[in-house]
Amino acid sequence: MKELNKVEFKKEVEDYLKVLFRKSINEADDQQKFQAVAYAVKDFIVDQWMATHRTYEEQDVKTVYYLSMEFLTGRALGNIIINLKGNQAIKDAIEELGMDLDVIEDQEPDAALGNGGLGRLAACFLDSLSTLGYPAYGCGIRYKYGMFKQVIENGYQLEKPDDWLKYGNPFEIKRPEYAVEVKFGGYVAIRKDECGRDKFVQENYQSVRAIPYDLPIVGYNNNVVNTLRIWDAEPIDTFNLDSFDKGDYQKAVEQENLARTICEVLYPNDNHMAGKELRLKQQYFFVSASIQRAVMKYMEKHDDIRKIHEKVVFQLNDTHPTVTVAELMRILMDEYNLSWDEAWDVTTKSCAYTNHTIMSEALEKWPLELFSRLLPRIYQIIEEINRRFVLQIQAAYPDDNSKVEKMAIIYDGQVKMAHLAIAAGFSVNGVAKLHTEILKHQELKDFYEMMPEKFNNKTNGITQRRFLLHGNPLLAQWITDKIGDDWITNLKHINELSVYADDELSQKEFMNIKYKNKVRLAKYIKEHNGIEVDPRSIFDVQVKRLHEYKRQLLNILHVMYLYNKLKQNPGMDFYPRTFIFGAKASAGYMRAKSIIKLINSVGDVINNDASINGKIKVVFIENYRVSNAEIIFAAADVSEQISTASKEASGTGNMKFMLNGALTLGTMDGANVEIVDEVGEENAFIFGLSSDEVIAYEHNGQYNPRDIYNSDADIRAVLTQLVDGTYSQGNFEEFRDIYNSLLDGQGGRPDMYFILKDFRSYAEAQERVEAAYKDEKKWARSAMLNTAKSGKFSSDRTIEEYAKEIWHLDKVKVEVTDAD
Ligand code: NBX
Repeated sequence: MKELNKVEFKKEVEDYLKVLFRKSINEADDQQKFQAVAYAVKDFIVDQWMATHRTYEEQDVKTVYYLSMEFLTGRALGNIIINLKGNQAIKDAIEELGMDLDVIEDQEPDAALGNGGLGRLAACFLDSLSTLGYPAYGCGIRYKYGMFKQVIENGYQLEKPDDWLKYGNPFEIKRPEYAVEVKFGGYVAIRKDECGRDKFVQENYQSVRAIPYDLPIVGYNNNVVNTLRIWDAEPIDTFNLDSFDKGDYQKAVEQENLARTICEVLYPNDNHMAGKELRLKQQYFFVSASIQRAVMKYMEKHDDIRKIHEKVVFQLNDTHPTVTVAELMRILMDEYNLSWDEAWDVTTKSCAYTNHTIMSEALEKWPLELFSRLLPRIYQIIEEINRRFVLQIQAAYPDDNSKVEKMAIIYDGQVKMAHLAIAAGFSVNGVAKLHTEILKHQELKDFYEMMPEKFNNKTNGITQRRFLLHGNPLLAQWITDKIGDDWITNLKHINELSVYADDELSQKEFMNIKYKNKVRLAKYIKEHNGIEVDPRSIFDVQVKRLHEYKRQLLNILHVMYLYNKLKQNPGMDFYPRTFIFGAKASAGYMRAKSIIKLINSVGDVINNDASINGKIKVVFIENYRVSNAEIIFAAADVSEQISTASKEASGTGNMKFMLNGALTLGTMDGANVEIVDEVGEENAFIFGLSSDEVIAYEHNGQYNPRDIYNSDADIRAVLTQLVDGTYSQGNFEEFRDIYNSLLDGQGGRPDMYFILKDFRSYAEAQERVEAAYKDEKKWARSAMLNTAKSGKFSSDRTIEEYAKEIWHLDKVKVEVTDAD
């Protein structure tokens, strides 16, 4: 590993300021300084980046292509610096130049090319792949606008465009030499090729040029730099004379518009399928470009396309890139002349699918009309895959017609992407044990019964390098002082902290660090929200996307309930609590937006009520994203993971909190189950219906929230306050929809997320939290044990499992030589 040299680095920064901005260090502004520092860092890693790819070529390694519509990488600079172990040298260099690394890091916009868990998981996976030395490409889209910026005005969410490329991205490299063409629309004709064979050709299509931009993914202290390749679209040739000559002006304009729109913006929906034509265009665009390049790259060094699965594996991050299956079939048959059977053999050995949700509204189904019009050749291929798959189903279940109905890829006028991914993939995995069991025995039961060998679990993980080493430097240093730094690359070692759990001095040190992190967050909140919070209060945090199933509503209803109790009984024994929320709602999700308004309105009333002496504070952190998440996790005492059991496939925020010593207050859902397995139920607060109970109620329909409303006066009081103007300055209608959703629901299903059903159990768990926090030593012990028992939840462990059990990859060692 090459050492970062302080003196050289300083000179580079000064040189870049000159070359890029014609400025000296005294003249440059902070953004310019960030750019110069970033270029200097890039300069340093580019040798490793080249050495990595040279090594891959020399060793002819098998490579995973992680195909994902989303990579929520956040800021790159700080992360690259810690992975280079360059913190000290760069910090010193920057200080000597009269700058502050934190200020410089703060200039970088988050790369918010994702919505939430799924996109962040992809980013953690890339970090782990590089750190473990596995050959990998991330393949995605270079959205011009990422996840919108959330602004809260009068308690309402407003969405502002996220112009993250405004100042350019210093880390990216444009690779026009690898551009490919992607075709849409037109029709499929059968033509003779030069050998007289029938060929399927797409004609009268519109096309765009896909241009890749490469971003470096730096492994921890190992010279490995993998690539995240994100694609942008450009017009094939802008208003070329040909088109004018042929009078094809209209088409030239259309193609230009197509290129302009494809990569314009990330769809801001999580766990919801909007069914927009542009979304399908985005999917095919980046998939086609990625697969074409992967095949070309393979053929540069090999001559037998029939063996590509020996060197390449495509992991589909949810169904969003599932057109991969048909695109690969198309390339193999139409461009390399393989027969159907040969192409199918290769395809089904190279594609694997990860499922991230059981929420039915998230399942991707495309109307046939739209699909066949936009992707005529791909549609033909899917029809044939479906025809053969249906025969297979009928052969397996000759007496059961319902199987075809339930499992066909094309049915009811729709293309069902999950069914395609399962039929063609050699692996189908869920993202936590419970989730995989639900897939096997409920959601995908029929598929599991027919193809049990495909199903497997890969419990999610997170990178400790970003979420502890970078996000919580005080705790990271303390851990390293206690047990050494092996935990950075092997989180299992963090268990060695367990021996300190009962040591009073260690407990004090641990909680002192937590306190300092709470002060840091309190400062952030003061600066950004203007709200004063007490770092001695319990920091009770729920940060994640806003979705009804995640039940932010349960949390805020409970705050309303506590406030009522405190008002009724001002002298009651009450440990001060700060309820912290952060969440973006998808722009069109009205109820989610209304819940954000409710949280802010409840905060306004409670935070300004002098009579409760600041015992409850409610804070809604604006624009929750990766960069402020790092500060928030470090400061949390209580981690709210309160989804309706069975609905949260895994969760990964839960793991980030645990790693930073917060105690989970949660349902037995997703990976919470495994967190409790590791840390012990006595070090968490578990409540609520089990997933089996929820599923049973969903089947038998015997839950009526009105019964609870009628019998529980406290709950009734809270619900009444939704519609009596208490939190809406007399406007009875502001929260009427929320009230109705709990008591009347739509389509005869009120309270689909069992909020009232779980309310008492949640309130009781919250009482346990308060009692536990009052016992300082016991809390410190539990908090430390949460950190100590988090070893399983490293994305390094997850990636090892994918690499060994699905991808069959070998690790590579990279040496940087003078040639690089
Ligand atoms: O994927 C999330 C799950 O909800 C989490 O439980 C899980 O931990 C995480 C990683 O496995 N799913 C998710 O974030 N989905 C999306 O963001 C999404 C985005 C677009 C879309 C559907 C889902 N069309």
